[in-house]
Amino acid sequence: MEAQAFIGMGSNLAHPRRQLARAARALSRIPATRVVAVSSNYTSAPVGADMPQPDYVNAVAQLVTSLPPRALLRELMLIERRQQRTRDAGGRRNLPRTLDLDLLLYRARTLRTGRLSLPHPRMHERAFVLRPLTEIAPSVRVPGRGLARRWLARTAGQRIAPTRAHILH
Ligand code: PH2
Ligand code: MG
Ligand code: MG
Repeated sequence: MEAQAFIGMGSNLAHPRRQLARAARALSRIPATRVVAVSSNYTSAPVGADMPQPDYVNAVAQLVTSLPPRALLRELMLIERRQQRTRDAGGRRNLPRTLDLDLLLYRARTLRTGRLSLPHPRMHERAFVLRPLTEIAPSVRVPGRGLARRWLARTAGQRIAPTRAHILH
């Protein structure tokens, strides 16, 4: 059966906007999956970083897929790897990255396992997720928390802005 899913995309290394454009194309090639919307890009200050690092570019994609959540997650990790995403051997979080693809929502599923939590456990407090998400899905709900746009209203202190348009020569 087909399911609606939302993917958070983020990059703050190696030409972030290009990384996101490439990732959106890769999402459209996942088996049994269609991309039905991609938000604008937004620039934001890194959240939860304990060292200075470049600003992020973030966006959200809306998919319709026949893959179950775990198979979809595996495809996301393959795309990250193809775009040279590295992970810290010591398990440090929030390091700068070429590409981060997070499964934010899968239908109204809730799930807590080592690898995968649905909804994404921190999405409701992050403007860099909620802004692009509500741009393409104004009435979307976060299971257990309610309307995403109500949470967005509480992130007023987080610096975020649509990226400027650029002409690529
Ligand atoms: N991702 C993180 C941690 N902090 N900050 C911004 N602005 N954008 C992100 O995508 C981001 C972050 C962990 O995945
Ligand atoms: Mg993330
Ligand atoms: Mg991630």
